[in-house]
This record gives sequence, C-alpha cells and structure tokens, in this order.
Amino acid sequence: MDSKSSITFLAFFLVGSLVALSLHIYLFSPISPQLLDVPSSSLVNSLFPPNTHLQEVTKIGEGLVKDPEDVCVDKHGTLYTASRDGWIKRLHKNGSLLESWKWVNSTTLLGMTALDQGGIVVCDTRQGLLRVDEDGVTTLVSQFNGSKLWFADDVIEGKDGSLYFSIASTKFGLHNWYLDLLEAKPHGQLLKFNPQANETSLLLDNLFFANGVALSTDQSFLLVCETWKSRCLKYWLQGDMQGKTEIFIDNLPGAPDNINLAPDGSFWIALIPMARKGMEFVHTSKIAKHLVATFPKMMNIIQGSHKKATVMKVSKEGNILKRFDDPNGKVMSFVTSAVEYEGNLYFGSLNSNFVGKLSLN
Ligand SMILES: [Ca+2]
Ligand SMILES: [Ca+2]
Repeated sequence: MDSKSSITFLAFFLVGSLVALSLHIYLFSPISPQLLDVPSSSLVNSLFPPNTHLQEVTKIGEGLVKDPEDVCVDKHGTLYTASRDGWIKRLHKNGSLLESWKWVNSTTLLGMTALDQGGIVVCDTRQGLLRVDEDGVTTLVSQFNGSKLWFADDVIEGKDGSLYFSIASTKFGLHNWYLDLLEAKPHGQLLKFNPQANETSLLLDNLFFANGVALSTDQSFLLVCETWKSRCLKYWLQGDMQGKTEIFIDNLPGAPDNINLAPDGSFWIALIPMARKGMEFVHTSKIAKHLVATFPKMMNIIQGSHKKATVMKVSKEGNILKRFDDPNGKVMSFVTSAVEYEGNLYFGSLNSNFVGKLSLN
C-alpha cells in the first residue's frame, strides 16, 4: 500500500469502528439518561473546611461485621446493625462485644430502625420490610400496588406505629445502582405502612434515589434524602403545610445516604462522594453516560472514591452546624450512617468490617 491508500484505509477503519461502537451503545445501553447538575462544594468547604475528626473513630467489633450500612439504637440503649452476611448484630448498652443476634436470609440489608415495642425493622432490597425480634423474622411489607417491592432503602417508625420508608429506585436494583445514577431520572418513592390496616400508601413519587428517612422530634415533619440531587426534602405530616414538600437542605458537598435525628432535635447526615475527582464531566454528557452504562467495567469512573468519609450535623431549620471528615479514609471510609446516642456518634459504612464510635465530648 502506498501512503495515500494507508491513510484511506485508516480513515475507513476509524469511521467503521466509530459506527460499530455507536451501534453497540444504541442497541445495548440500558439507560435513557438526562444530565445531572452536581453542585459545587466550594462554598460549604470554605465555611466548614474538611477536617480529620473521623480519624479519631474507635472500632467496635472489628472483623465481626461486613459493610454495616446503617445502625440504630433502641430505647434501652442496645445498638443494632445489619451485616452483609445476613446477621443482625447487637451491642448491649455499655457493652463491648458485638453479638450475633438473629440471622436473616439476605445479603442485601440496608437501613433499619428500632421499634418502640421492641425489635427492629430492616430494609431488604429484595424482600421488602422485615421485622426482626426475639421470635425471629417476619415480612411486614413485600409488595405495593400489586408489584413486588424492590430496593427498600431506609425506614423510620412514627409514634402511632406507622412505618415511613423509602424506595431508592423502582427501575434499577441494588447491584445496578450506578445505572440509576447515570440515568439521573427520579425513580424513587416515599411510602407509608399502616400496620393496623396492613396498608401501604404513596406519600411522594419522582424522587432522585430516595435514601435515608428521619422524623423530627415533634414528628411534624419527615425528612427524606435524594442522594443524586445532593439534597434532603422535608415532607410535612402536620400543620398548615401537611402533605406539602419543601427543600430541607441542598448543595450538600456529597450524596446524602442515611439521616438520623440527634437528641437535640438536629440531624446527622452521612455523605458519600459523588464522582471520582476529575470525572464529574460524566454527569454532564449523555454520550459518556451511555458509554459507562454499556461497559460496566468503566463504572468505577463514576463511583466516588471509597477512600474518604464525611458526616454533617444540620439544625432542624436546615443549617449546617458541624462537619467531620476522614479525607483519605485512613480510619473509616464510605460512611453511610451516623447515629448519636448519649454523647457518642456511631457509624455504619459500606466499606468497613466494624462499627465506628466517636466521642462528642
Ligand atoms: Ca437509617
Ligand atoms: Ca441507604
């Protein structure tokens, strides 16, 4: 081949490859994406600079628990967490031993809450809402509107016994969570289960990955985190605003996971990182989204670094009060939950083999 034919051949090869790739993406992309505006964290970072407070965390039950996403504490001070091996582990008040309490046939347990009458409710992304108590495991809610309940993410009990819970995505499952992020459309829901009537109803639809839920001290409002939007919504349960929704806090410097009421009426929010540094452009390009969705090996591009952790304390009016970080995941990373009890913060994480504990004094 002379040089002219070589160039022609190369051009045909490149165009052909591009057409083949586009066709492959067109035929096999599992998403129909829209763009996602990831807020800049520079303002929050200037007011509340990242720090190393989470590096003072001590480890409870190291090696005895796998990726405990959430923790909860009952009225007797017993702490519970769900391990990815299906064990619900617990720690008695003032105890130091993380005990294997009950086993659930699941490797996909997420958010949980302690019940007033004893026992806990835990979200399973395949089975729905499960109640676990001394007698064993009972399924409370497994379907809604005639469809199987997928991807229940977090739950909280109201004082009348109602359970408020989130469905992260009605389209994608736990192991495809990154497709929900790439698609960036609101497939999340907030639901309410009334145990007396054995009835489940829809409170909010069209949420961008509905995640942590929490009730205010007086239970006049409910908070639900919209992970992909870096914000939490306030849903009014009482008063003039009953049934209405407003933004509680937005422009968070990360994606909110679990949110928990603090004893003083404020809230602790755990933030997971949104995208690997320098890879934020993926959220602004439909072509890039299709590419990553079609070739899942590229998904670590959009997965934020596991090697950091951030939690924030936010007042009931939605103002940031405190911030704790482990900026390089030296002690604890990918923290998904922070629960305050008697002067200590307890942490769950999707990248830990222990429950974290930090003294607030
Ligand atoms: Ca929770
Ligand atoms: Ca969660």
